[in-house]
Amino acid sequence: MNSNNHHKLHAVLFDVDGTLADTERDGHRPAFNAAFKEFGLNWGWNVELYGQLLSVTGGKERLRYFIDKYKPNLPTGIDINNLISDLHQAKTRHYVSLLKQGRIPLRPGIARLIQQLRNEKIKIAIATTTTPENVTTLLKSTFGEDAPDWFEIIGAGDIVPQKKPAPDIYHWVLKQLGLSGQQCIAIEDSENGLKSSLAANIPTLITINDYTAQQNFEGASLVLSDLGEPTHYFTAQAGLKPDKGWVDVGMLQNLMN
Ligand code: XBP
Ligand code: MG
Repeated sequence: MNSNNHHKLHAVLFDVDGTLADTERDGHRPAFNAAFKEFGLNWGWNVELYGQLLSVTGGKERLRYFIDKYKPNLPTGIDINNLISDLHQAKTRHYVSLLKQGRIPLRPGIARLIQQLRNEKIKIAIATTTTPENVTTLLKSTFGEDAPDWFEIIGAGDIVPQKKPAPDIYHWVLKQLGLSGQQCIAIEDSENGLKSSLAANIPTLITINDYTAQQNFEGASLVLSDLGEPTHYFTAQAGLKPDKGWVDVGMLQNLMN
């Protein structure tokens, strides 16, 4: 606790999908559809259906939910577990290929804030539901080959038993960092992500996107359109008027108070 009885910011924990980059509608979704086509399945996840399926975190879990709800009468000889695993591996291959083509850019403010955090020697980490390969490929394709090394910890995918909104991934990352939630800030995009970080007692900043704009962000420290840039101010939800139009380390430190 620093002299003003406030927590000093020790680390920022970044969510990935919807936060670092807007990956879902034009990344994961077409990758799932490419996998369905590769397997000769006449399944298709349009933008609207995918938005509903996003209520289930984890690509494998999302496939299982879709099959249970929409394809309950698959031929009895099919091993559902194998089908989900094989489809997800194919989807990840398609998604990684999309990332490597540079098709998914970082959201506003992400590169600027990460650079400032690194310059000020504040730790950065990842806490995500997606696979480790997706994380490292996104970081390399947007920041460069050495970017994964910038992050103290990358907590991703099946490394924990329960995915968001369970707090497991945030607890795991905090443990690896040797920090308490109150010494950190999480940056998220979704209600599931916020539930997860708040359950791990981490003050959380939300940057909404098209899929999450209408979700419930009660308990968030700030709800913004994005992190903003000096030349591209964010807009704040709930009429909050912070004095700056972009999120910098100073604003994050103020959230700790
Ligand atoms: C979002 C998710 C992930 C992605 C798909 O993760 O729920 O499952 O939608 O990626 P987060 P996978 O917002 O926590 O980054 O298919 O690799 O799960
Ligand atoms: Mg997310």
